[in-house]
Amino acid sequence: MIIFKVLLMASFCIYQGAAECTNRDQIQCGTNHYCVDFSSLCNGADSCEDNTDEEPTLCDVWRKTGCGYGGTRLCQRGRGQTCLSPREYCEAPCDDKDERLCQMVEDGRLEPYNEIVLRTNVYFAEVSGEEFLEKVNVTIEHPDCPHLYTRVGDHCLSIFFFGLVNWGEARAFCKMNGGDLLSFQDGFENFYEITRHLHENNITSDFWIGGAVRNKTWTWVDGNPIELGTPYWSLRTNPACNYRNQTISLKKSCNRYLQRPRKPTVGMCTALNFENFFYMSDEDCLAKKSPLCVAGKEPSERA
Ligand SMILES: [Ca+2]
Repeated sequence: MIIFKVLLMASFCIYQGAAECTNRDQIQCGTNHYCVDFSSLCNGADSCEDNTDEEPTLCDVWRKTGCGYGGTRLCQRGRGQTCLSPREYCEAPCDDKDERLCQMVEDGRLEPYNEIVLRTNVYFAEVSGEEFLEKVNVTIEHPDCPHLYTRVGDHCLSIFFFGLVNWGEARAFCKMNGGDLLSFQDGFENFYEITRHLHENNITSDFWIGGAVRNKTWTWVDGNPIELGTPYWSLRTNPACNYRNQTISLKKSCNRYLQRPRKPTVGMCTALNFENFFYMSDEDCLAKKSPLCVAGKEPSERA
């Protein structure tokens, strides 16, 4: 019975070794599924049974970056020094961090140091390409809408988040695609629906919309006046005071937050900026932002 228990425990241990290393203080061996402690790397003993934890090119670097005990790495930041576990070291903003070593730690498997090839910008570009494709459907593609437009509520919008142009160029782009820059003239529900769409799809660009100052008046591209104040316009800080005084007083009130647009006028074109939670702000018309267009016609009804 005792022998059976020993055998059971031995097979359990082997099974444990066959799993991926979930312990943050361990790493998988180079040619088998054993997990070894970082502290057993380059200690002179073949802990992996394939000698990958004692591989000379890896051990040269491991010893150089080591902190002296427990497999910790020396993290230098400015004048300060700290000993961190390998994973902490790789996640921390250390100066002169060994990127190849950290790539091996992140991948979770031992590798000869001179065979570690750093993931290049080609890799990161391909990853961002995949993320980009996921966003296309919610920004510039929908079966109910013309080419380059997606459906948000009752509108076809082109949320061209990857373009960077000035306000005039943005409007020309929208017109080229059969629309115009977006305006909010059919109730604030439409405004909320669009800003919610941007938030829910993790869009972080800043967008030009179709408002500008003409003849000293904030005007939509079709000539109608823009409604000022809540709920469309974002807030700005008032440097003249640092609290909101809600006391009714005949004295001049001092509000820390004021609504845009600024008076006197500074920026003369309207934008929905990410940092303003996509509330409207008055911006320099020559700044580079993405076009937010609305198609000239309503979405087609799907059969
Ligand atoms: Ca070892």
